[in-house]
Amino acid sequence: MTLHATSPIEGQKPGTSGLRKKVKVFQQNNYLENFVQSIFNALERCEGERLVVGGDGRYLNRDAIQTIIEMAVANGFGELIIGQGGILSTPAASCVIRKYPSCGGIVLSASHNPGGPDEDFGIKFNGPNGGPATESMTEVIYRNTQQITEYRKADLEPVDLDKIGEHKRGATLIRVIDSVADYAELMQQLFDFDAMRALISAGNFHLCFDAMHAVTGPYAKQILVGLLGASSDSVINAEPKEDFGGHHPDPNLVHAAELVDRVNEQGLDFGAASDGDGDRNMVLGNNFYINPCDSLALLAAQSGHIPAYSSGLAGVARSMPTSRALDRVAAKLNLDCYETPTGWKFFGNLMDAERITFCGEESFGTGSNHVREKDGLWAVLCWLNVLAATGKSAAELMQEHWGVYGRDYFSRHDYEGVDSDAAATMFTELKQKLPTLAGSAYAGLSVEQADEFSYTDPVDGSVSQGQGVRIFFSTGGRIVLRLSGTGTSGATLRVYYDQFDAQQLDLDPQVALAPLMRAAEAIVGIQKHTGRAAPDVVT
Ligand code: G16
Repeated sequence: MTLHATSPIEGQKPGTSGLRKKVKVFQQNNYLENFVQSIFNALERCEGERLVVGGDGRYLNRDAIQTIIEMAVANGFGELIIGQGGILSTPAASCVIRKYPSCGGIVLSASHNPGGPDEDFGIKFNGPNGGPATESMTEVIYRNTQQITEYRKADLEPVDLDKIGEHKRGATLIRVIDSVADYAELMQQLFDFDAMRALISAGNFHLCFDAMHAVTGPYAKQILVGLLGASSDSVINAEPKEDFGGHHPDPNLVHAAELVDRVNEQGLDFGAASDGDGDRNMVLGNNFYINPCDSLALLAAQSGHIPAYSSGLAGVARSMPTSRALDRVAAKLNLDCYETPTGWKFFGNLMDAERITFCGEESFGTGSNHVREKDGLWAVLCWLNVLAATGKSAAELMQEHWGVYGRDYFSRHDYEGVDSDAAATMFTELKQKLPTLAGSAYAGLSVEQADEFSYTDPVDGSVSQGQGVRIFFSTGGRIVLRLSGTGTSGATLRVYYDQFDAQQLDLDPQVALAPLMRAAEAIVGIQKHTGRAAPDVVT
């Protein structure tokens, strides 16, 4: 019996990156099955198709994969490719989907959110280009979840996910593959491994990569230690754990404190961390934090040192809240620079149409057209390749960059677990005010323009409205406000500040941005609405 009756379950609307909920929510009867069948029903066909499946190894990953296998077999898929141990980092999944032409892939992850029985789980569908499902696709999936009446699931012997090999279940071939090999091969096609190996083995360059007990451990060990010769203790927290060792696998100064301390105390030359599913990155020089917006701009400016990009970039893109440092590089290099809504899915069309090569987001995401996801380890290799080619330190490179382009001070303030109604009221009031803001001064800063960001995809003409409020000031400063689409409880308010300065290049960003923060309070009344005197997380 493969056909099972079911009924719609509320709240299965994918957010910025798939469906993310508490594990307990996913464990409800039929919850996973309804969503997976809704994905399959959104595909043109399943019969005979190839599907890639993997995840970041968090709690529920293995059980969910066995369920997906049973459903994929019952839905008639021809072949399933699954990472060994159920492990595929998000960029590796994208790489595998592109290498072995597939109708797409299912990636199980809640990214940088914590894992464990009481924490978060997630599921997202990536299309045949290897990128996150487009908005139109996620809308169809969501509609399907609201109308579902049955799902298909076979009763099968569990597949041994730990051994590389092939299995047959019904008419479906199931291939358990090495989680790292295809990705490592792709990296070797992009970068100058000889130069990076020479830098690392010369003995006077020391690095540390923090895998945060998450998915990148095996990838970093094979590439940084195995292929580039870094010492084995230079990759820390390298074993993927179901609960990420009880930590948030979120590569920022707060959650990757162990890395920051190690880099600074041991005087290391370079430090980096990645997140739960391996698509985010944070990079550090010695006692020197590199903001993701600056990292993106610098890598675009220095991309000529990297073999895969040495003949030039087609164009670049950033999400709207990301600082405009990238735009300055694009202007100088005469490149098109696109501004998209938050969410990696918006870069896919631009890459497929060969309009952009590099793109990134303030949320610790950097990537290129080598896959259709942001890629943490790729960003680390970009930096190592540039460091090897220039012989300069990360801090020197960044300071020289600011000397040429000026500095876009940037900071994001997050208010987590805010009451959803209070957040909605705040935005309703703010949106009503928007038309009246231009020409007025708040906390001494005069507003030049204020609007709500809307994006028209230049490739397919699709329109995405309501993508965040922007307030521009005559000083060149900008405030952006939006609600996160990745949280799992209450509302998370994100307030982004950026201010260009061509003269003063070494201020503390919180100091440089303080006037904008006062203006935000005067315009929006963040304290009044959220009841919070200060943000929970500052990046
Ligand atoms: C996801 C998306 C990113 C987005 C980030 C934050 O990243 O892939 O494009 O910038 O969420 O989104 P929000 O501000 O809506 O929470 P990840 O690494 O969590 O998959």
